[in-house]
Amino acid sequence: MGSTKDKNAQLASNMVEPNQNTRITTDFGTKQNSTDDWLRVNNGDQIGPGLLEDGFAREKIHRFDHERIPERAVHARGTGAFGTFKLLESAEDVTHAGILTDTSRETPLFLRFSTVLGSRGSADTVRDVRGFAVKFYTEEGNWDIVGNNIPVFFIQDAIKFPDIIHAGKPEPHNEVPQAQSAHNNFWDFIFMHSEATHMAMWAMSDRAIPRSYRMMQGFGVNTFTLINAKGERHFVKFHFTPELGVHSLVWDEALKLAGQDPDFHRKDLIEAIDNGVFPKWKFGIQTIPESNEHDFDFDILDATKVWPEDLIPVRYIGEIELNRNVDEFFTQTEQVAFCTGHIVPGIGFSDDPLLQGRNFSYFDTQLSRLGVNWQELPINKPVCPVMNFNRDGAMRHTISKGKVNYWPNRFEAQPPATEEEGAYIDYPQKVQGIKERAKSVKFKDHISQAQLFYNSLSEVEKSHVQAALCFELDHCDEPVVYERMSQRLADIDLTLAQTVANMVGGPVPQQLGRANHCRTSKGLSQLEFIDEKPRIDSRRVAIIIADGFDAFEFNAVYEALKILKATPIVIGTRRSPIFAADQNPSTDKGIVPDHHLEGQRSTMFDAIFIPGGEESIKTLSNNGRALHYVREAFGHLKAIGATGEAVHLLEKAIQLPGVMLSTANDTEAVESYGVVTLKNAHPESLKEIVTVAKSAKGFLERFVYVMSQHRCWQRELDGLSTMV
Ligand code: HDD
Repeated sequence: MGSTKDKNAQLASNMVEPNQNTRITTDFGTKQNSTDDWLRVNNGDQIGPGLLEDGFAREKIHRFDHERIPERAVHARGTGAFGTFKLLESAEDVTHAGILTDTSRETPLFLRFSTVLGSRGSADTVRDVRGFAVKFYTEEGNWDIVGNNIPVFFIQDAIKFPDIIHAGKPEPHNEVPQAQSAHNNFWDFIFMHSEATHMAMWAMSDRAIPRSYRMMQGFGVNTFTLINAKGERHFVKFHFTPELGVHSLVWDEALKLAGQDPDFHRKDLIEAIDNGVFPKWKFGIQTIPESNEHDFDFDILDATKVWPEDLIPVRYIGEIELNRNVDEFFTQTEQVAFCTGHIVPGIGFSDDPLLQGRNFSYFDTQLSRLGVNWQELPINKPVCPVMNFNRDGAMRHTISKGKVNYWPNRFEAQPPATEEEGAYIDYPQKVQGIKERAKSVKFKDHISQAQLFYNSLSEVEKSHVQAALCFELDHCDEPVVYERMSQRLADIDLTLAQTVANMVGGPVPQQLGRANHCRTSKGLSQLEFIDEKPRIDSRRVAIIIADGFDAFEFNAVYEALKILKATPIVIGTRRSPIFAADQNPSTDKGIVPDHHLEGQRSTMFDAIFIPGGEESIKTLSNNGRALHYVREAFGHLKAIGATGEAVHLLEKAIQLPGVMLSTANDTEAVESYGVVTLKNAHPESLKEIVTVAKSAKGFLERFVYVMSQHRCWQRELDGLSTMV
């Protein structure tokens, strides 16, 4: 047992699917002939009282009354998918875990993404840390990596978890705000706990507003251990790096999407998998031999610290792919239950004080969320045999036959396994010390890595952190909160502290709280992850048309985007057929747009393209929503393409002297600030070999390359993005 096929078969054995041949029954199997009318005593035309006797009706209502289970205490809002893990290189030098040494295996998995603070019905695009929880159904049992998209955590010791979560969740007196860290309690907590400074900087960076779950890194965060066949132990951190690069929304877009499409990330994942553009991540490990534990100026068991990649490079040994959407949200995504304590032979814990507490908390929370037999639910069930003397409890499914329910027993039935049989063997770690409520001295440096992170960001990213802090602290109305927090920022960077203090009305610090070590590190700025291999797979491109559009230009771009696996979506002035300039509405079918301009806004796309056509552009130029579409996409730094008469639309919408657009005679594309135009779009000029090429000059190649860069940061650096 253990392949994806086996897990799918196991899941399928629990599935039912309504079809024309199935009939409605009660929960106990009796076919029903009406579920629309409660059994009642009528008198001719006079309706009479309902009868308690109607067990069918009572069952239906009872079941409805009990549909809800408690939502997760944190990470309540999420979405998941099935996939596979493939090992590309054996890590047998550091572990004997089958999943990390056997390259012939394909291990099935389930991955659930989430936000942390919001409730189940909150919006996807809020500023928050994202959960990245993976359940590997290995041949030796389930292995869960319950990680985040940020590699560090707010607190060092699990005992502080209720405090940070209480402080971040809506305030107790009025239950405001929902799914936001922008409030007094959260920032009061951050100030009171300087250990949270490092993660707070990550949470204020673009990492906390991802473009897509498919474009975020995943980190195990805690320090685990690996044990090899020789019995040697290494400390380890787990990494997942997305093939599509690490990309974010811009803040204004994230805010708007929260209202315009609260399910944006959910739908994005479903759409990509449905379209066969399966998201992939490289799986990597950072390892440190046990003997080198104390070689660093930070404690490697402190979850508020990264292991800088210049010091400890990530070794990529495998890859995960998500390739199947769930069949049912509740029984799979909602009922999936992760535990950091679930590890398999060859993998162990460390004394990381956050991890130690997590190992208690997750099992415990599943008991109240799902009940004692939660591990028997299909989504949580291992693919290998489960045999033990744990018994009974509410909703037990397994029927354990035989006379014995204890070990040892007179039949010698079901003894524990030996090491040779694959038993989990605890690492014989020597432990010695004083029993006390304290941590080692290296846990006391709370600022160096916050500086390391901030120093490593690009100018654009730094300005986003500043803006995020200005936004968040503006939502704090108690001066003690924003004043003290503005001061704390001076421990990291003076310009940052001064900008924020000035904006939010705190006292403007005149000097650094402590000297800047001026160090930077690899792997912290997300711009590093942009250009590995330029591509536009699954990028959503709005193609905007009105009656009279140019069919040739439309088709050329539409087809090119399809070839490059992007997702072109036609946006019309209405959703009923739109006719090209050379089409006749009474005889031709026209094009049925996917949406109209009001239905899907520019925020939902990575780029926009407008084909020419005299009539079409005349209509769009007089349409406020169309002009806003272009302006908003420009302000959100997105690639914009226009051919033929559509260049006039851009002239009207953007009107910025710095942005050059092509002129009437241009037969070659012009690119300026990520706006790609071609005025004279005759057939020859759009007959290009479509590749994502940096140096290419043709319209299509320029347009898709700009798109592959995700956003045109230069627009923002030159102050153009706020001017439209
Ligand atoms: Fe946690 C859920 C990630 C610290 C207690 N956590 C939860 C989920 C993720 C994380 C991704 C959602 C899992 C899912 O999709 O079902 N948590 C983290 C990370 C942490 C972390 C990366 C720091 C390294 N968590 C942490 C601590 C505690 C908890 C220190 C308690 C001492 N976390 C929980 C929980 C949750 C949870 C209350 C709520 C629902 C659940 O477990 O299954 O037990």
